[in-house]
Amino acid sequence: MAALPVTAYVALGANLGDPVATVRSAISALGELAGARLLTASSLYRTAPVGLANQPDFINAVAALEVAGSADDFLAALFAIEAGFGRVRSLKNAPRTLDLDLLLFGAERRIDPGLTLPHPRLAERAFVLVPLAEIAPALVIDGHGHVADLLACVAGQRIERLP
Ligand code: PH2
Ligand code: MG
Ligand code: MG
Repeated sequence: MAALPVTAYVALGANLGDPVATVRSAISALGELAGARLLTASSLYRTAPVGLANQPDFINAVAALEVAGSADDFLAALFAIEAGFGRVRSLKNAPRTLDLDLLLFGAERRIDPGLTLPHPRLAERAFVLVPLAEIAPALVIDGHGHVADLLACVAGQRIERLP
């Protein structure tokens, strides 16, 4: 029996090439995935790099999709979109043309080498929480609580919504 569709949240990030154009077209590419339907996407945000400091600012956003298949299949589709935008994997936290991180996949919880849900660093990052709170202000994240309450913990991180 096919699984019921779930709501998945995807974080988009880019800081090489033309990151604004990349994030916009990556949102369109998410909307064209087989078995998925784009529900909503946040504004784009310019954000200070977290981790490796000496690199360009990022453009970040979060999208919500209704997904009919498994988390593993959906993650593979996200990697294929990254590759299509010329993503080359080098150092952890290094600059990238496009990063698509699966934040939440319905209520699924798991800790696997290739995929942990909810995303393990979701609650530490303004570049994820601010756009997530924009599109899902009432969201309660398993193990972390209400998204609006988490924003206070990341208030010191530089983030600016693009017009
Ligand atoms: N992604 C990272 C590491 N640091 N910083 C910002 N501002 N935005 C990102 O998307 C980002 C980051 C690893 O994926
Ligand atoms: Mg990432
Ligand atoms: Mg990633």
